[in-house]
Amino acid sequence: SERQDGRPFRQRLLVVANRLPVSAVRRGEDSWSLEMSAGGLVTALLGVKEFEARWIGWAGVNVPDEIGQRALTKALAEKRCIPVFLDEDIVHQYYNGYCNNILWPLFHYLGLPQEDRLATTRSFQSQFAAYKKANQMFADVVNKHYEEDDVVWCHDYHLMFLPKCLKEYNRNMKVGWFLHTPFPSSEIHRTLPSRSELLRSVLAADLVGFHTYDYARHFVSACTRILGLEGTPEGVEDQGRLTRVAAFPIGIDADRFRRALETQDVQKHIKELKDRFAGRKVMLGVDRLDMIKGIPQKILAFEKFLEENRDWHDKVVLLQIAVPTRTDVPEYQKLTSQVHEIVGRINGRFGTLTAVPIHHLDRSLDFYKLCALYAVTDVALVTSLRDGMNLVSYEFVACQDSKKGVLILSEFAGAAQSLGAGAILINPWNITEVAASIAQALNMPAEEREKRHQHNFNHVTRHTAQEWAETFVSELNDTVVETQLRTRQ
Ligand code: ADQ
Repeated sequence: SERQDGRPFRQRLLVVANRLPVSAVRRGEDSWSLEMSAGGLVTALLGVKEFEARWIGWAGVNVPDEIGQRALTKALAEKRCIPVFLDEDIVHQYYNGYCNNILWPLFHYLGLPQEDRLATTRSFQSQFAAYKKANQMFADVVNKHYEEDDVVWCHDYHLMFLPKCLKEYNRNMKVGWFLHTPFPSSEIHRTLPSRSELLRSVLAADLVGFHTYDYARHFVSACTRILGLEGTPEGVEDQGRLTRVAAFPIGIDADRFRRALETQDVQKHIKELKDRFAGRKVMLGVDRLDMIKGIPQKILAFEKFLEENRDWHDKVVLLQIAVPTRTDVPEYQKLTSQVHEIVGRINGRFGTLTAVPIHHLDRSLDFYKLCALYAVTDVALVTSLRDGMNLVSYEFVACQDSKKGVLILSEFAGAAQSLGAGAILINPWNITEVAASIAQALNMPAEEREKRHQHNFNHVTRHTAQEWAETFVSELNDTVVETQLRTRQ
């Protein structure tokens, strides 16, 4: 079909996420420089050709003045991005507070914060108020830009209140919501003081998606047990209205990694790394420095492995690349010093004048260096205590076609559902078991490595990020049509 102006008709997709996929730096009163970040969501949606995506979110900077806001809005428009402006106090209470200090730990089974009870109660209430206010601000921007037939896709735990706000504006809006983290067991979710309000607002969406079937099931049980609603195989029903709930496992753009491996840049880094670690097996961890990634557990398991396998001492190295995040939250600062202390102790204990067993970097690596590292790795270690999916495990597999290295993967990462048959699955809390798995991985015969790798490689190259986005959005369209038919009957 065609538009009136003769251009082919493409349905518009409004992608709403806390952060826009750009980093913005102010250069003057009315000038900004912008850089698009190549995060997973951006590449996923670039591949979805039948939709024209617009991004709505916070640009990650505080812009108190109108001149600055106008200039930034204009600059972002060229990148198809629409900003939501949040002031510092809201960011502190909504983002650092309710999102990252309450929902994030709870959804990863780390419980609710428990400082002084009274202080926590007070800050909880004001943080939840700020959370709702911020979600309403997102809704205002979406509503302002919404046109009939648009599809609205809300992302993640930052925006659980958004579906309800949007439907209050316009009940015919097609609204989907996807959670990138785990959804916890209903027994955990019910400890959250605002448990019901959040569930009800998510249920206002037409389609609710999770990475795994288990998370979807937890969500449905929370709705049945906490709200007393009816769970059906399709989702949750409330007075005849169905909210469809399903699993949509995310993937990566595997071709982007495989193409990168062919570039001279990556080949050069590969050669340097091979020379640097000649004669040693390379083990790799790549994580945001976050409690959920189980970094201390991983390093302690490696220590145990070294203790028990003297003959491996100068034949193996662990490279742990940990990008610092949320550095203004005290818990994250504590984690950084804890990790540094353990690494220091182990290197002191097992290092020699010429080599140390662990190289720990507190920083992010550029895409080409990261690909090179994935490619030279013999054993990748993913020890998340809980993780929605974990894309590092997918990226490692995509870069291993010549090496066929081994993936050690936590059973608490969503990826264990898809890469479980090829990986060695571990419980990261069981340090003895992880140490034994490291030995098993390092000693694994080539034939077995090849078989396991092939299994994972097939999965990673077939179930891509593009396919994920396409499936979600087309299912959202279908769901709305079905619901309309049902309501008419
Ligand atoms: P994250 O918790 O950020 O994502 P993950 O899925 O592993 O976890 O994605 C991390 C991304 O950051 C990867 O693309 C990785 O390459 C990159 N990255 C990590 N450390 C890096 C480093 N040191 N240098 C450079 N790049 C680095 C959340 C959820 C996950 C879920 C995703 C997507 O917590 O469970 O899989 O969203 O839904």
